[in-house]
Amino acid sequence: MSTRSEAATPASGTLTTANTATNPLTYTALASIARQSGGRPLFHDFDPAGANVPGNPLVTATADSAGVHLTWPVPDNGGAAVTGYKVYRRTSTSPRALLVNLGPSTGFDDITAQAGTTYYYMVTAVNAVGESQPCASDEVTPMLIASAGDPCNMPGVSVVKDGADTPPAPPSPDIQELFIAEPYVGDGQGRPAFTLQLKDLSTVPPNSYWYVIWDWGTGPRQYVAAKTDNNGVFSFDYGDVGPALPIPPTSVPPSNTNAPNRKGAAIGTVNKLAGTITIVVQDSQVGSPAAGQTLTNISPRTFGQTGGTNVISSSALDKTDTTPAYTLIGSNFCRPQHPPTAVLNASPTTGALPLTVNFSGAQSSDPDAGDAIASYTFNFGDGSVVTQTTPALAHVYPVAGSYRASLIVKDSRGGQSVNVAEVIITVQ
Ligand SMILES: [Ca+2]
Ligand SMILES: [Ca+2]
Repeated sequence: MSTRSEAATPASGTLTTANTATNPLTYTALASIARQSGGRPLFHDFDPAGANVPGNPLVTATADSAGVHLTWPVPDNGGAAVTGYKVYRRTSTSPRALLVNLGPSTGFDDITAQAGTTYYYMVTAVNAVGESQPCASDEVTPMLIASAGDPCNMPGVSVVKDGADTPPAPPSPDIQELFIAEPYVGDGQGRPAFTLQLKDLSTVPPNSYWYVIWDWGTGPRQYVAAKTDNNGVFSFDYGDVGPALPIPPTSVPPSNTNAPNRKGAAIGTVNKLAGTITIVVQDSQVGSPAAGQTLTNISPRTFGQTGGTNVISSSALDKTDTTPAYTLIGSNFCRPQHPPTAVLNASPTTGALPLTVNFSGAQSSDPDAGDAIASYTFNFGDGSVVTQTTPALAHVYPVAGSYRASLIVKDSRGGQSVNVAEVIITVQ
């Protein structure tokens, strides 16, 4: 055996060994366990001839509206430091292809992944010897997770993150991320709030435009925009972009192709310190999208002076690589949520066995406008529990005794009653 000096990950643990001197049944001692991540193994006889290619990383993949997010721990390096990783992607119909060559980072966001498409990812590691062997069993499919962010509170849900720009956009039009929030206002109007995170707004150029454009049904595309005048003073608009998509094939494009048609002033705020522009529009101003309906092909774009007359993406100073969709939750979703109150009535409450008792939770209520009682969970106190959407049912007690029957109700948003609603049933 030879002396080893490779780096390893130490860990403390407890190893059981018999302490027979004091108590033959006590087995405690401290030990240290080392996990080797590369290099020559413990026994000289099993040494490879030299360094080898690394092992494949164990990849974890999740997907949300911002794309697919891959992470992995550093694999066995084969005896030479891992210098980079290669990310491969395929679909059920397209063959595996190299997506990106990475340095020694242990994560990658694929913002080019399209919603609704199932992707298969594989990551290989590279060291001085070469690339780890691709293996089909190391392929992963992203697990869909909820979008990051709370739609009820600003800035809301992260709709899209921009990747690195080529060439880099100047800081103030350099889009980093778009959020949408739908905070509750209380007047029955939906007011989606679009927040653009820019790279740096500390210096704002005059005559510039920050747009968010989206497809809406079969009509023209809708937009909200911030713009600066000759003096760099901000104002905010909403409107549409003609004509409706798709544009019919014609040798002469319609004269209003990609032309913004301003319809009115939106409410906006600019936080130069945070680098954010927030534009709030009433849903009735942008085609009246309702809860459950989807804004599609959402496209943040920034422009210099040309943004006043043409918002074609190819002339934008910056735009996002993907243009995802967002399904509105509606203004009522974020209204205040108070728990419902459960009320339990029973008749009769006393009688000879077998006793049939009629239970009702019909007097239960919820204080929030728009909330209804969505489910009733009856616990009869004899070990049986029934959950149903209607408020009344009958239950038979075949055994004599005293039973504490109770009711818990849930409202239509999942809020659960917290009050005690009980009836004592006595069976003789
Ligand atoms: Ca950007
Ligand atoms: Ca409620």
